[in-house]
Amino acid sequence: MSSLALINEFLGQPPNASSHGYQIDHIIEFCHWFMGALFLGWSAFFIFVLIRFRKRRHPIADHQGVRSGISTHLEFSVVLIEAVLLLGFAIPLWAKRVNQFPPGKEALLVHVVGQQFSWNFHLPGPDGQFGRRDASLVSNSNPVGLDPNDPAGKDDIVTLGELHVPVNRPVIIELSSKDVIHDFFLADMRIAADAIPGSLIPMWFTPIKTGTYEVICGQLCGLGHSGMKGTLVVDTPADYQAWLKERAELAGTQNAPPAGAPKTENNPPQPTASPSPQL
Ligand SMILES: [Cu+2]
Repeated sequence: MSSLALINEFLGQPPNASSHGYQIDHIIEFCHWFMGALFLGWSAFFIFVLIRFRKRRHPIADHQGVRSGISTHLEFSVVLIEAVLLLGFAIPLWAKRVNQFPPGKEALLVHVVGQQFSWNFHLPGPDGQFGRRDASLVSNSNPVGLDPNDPAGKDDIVTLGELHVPVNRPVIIELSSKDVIHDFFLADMRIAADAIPGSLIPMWFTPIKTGTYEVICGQLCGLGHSGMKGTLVVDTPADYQAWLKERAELAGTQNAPPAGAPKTENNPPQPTASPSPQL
């Protein structure tokens, strides 16, 4: 990016890969430079005061104190800049992110369900309709609780840990959790939101660069929290269609097992000791 990206890079932030991310980067960048300037300014002032008002030079306290208005003006300027940052940039950007969702037809809608300690992704499949979900149907072989009797769910795609999306198309995510509070964090896309059991939290972004990006959990959610990672693959439209086709074929074979097929290898029984997850 520009020379402005110095501090972000220094702090280890990965390069932005979303359409809105540069705005967030500019705010973070400016705040760091501003705080750096304040830190240097106040430190210099502190050292100046220590020397200027040392005891040897001022054996008797001056009860009247500072006579110039400089410090008041400086303080006021700092408050003004902070107010402009908050009211002029941060709040409008946040409002845009939470109020101005792209039209549903244009966007790709994905359900993301967090659980200790992985991410499940649920796409509507070729028919564009999500199948009904029910928390009571959740099992190891049915991680998002899809209703097998709902025809809309027959072609749905459910993946564990890996989500593919096409580049340059808005993605709307509806986020939930089966067990505790997690946080779906895409650092490269500059978005994060908490996954809360019983709630559907919407979030959106538009990826602008193809590539493979890391999904992490941003809330300490248990012993395996640090391993709660996933992968977001941003494909070209052709690659995305190929992936969809492959997953749809796989879903077709998985959703319609031959009658009487043994259910031992692929469908291990739920451990009875662990609490049953709820959406
Ligand atoms: Cu988590």
